[in-house]
Amino acid sequence: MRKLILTTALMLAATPAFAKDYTIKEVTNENGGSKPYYFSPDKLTVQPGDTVTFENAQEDMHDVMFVNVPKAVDEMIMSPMMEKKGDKFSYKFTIPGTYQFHCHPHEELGMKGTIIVGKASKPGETKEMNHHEMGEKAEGASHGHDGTEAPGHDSKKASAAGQAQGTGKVVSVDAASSTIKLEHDPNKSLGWPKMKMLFTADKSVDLSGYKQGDPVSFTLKPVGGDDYAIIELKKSK
Ligand SMILES: [Cu+2]
Repeated sequence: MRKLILTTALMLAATPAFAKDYTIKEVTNENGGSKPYYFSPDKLTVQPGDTVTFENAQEDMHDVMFVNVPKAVDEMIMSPMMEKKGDKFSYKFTIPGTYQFHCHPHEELGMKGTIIVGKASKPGETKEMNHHEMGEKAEGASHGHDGTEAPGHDSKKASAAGQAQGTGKVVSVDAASSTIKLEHDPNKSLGWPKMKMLFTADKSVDLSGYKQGDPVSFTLKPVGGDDYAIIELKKSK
């Protein structure tokens, strides 16, 4: 996960001097109690252009998923699973409004928080962004899609292992940290709408030949929670 730290360093280097950087720690309370897992702070107000870095405070598994965001946000804001102390995920906020997030493994245990960028959103100015729920909805829809198909015939070869195929366009690539941001097309098997998303690529995937705007097809493998890694990547025509 040193890769993530490098990504963070590169992002910070590109931040204009007037923008501020904030850190929210992902904390596991060793003493348990009524608050076993939490974000610190769990409420934060920043200004458009500021960057917030989520940092794992100890060796434990946390991630960050933004589940309710201003309507103008057109990308899924979601970190890879963090496992090591010091693992980081950074996001630069540009669109004003209220952002709610949680840690997927610990959502039920109350690990959630709110970031206000500039000014809080009014009711009706935000939308839900939840991979997990979108996946369930899409699954339900595909079952009733074509009654004439024999069971199992519509599932792709790879889906038995939870893998999924998709297509999209490269937004940015960081070969040194094995991450690639894609604007992926709507994906039925995952229930994802078209959106921009940052993926970690498997070590076997060579990202060096890719640049912004390249159309690609890819295969994803689940790596815990709602997080996926790219295990195959190809340029498409
Ligand atoms: Cu957590």
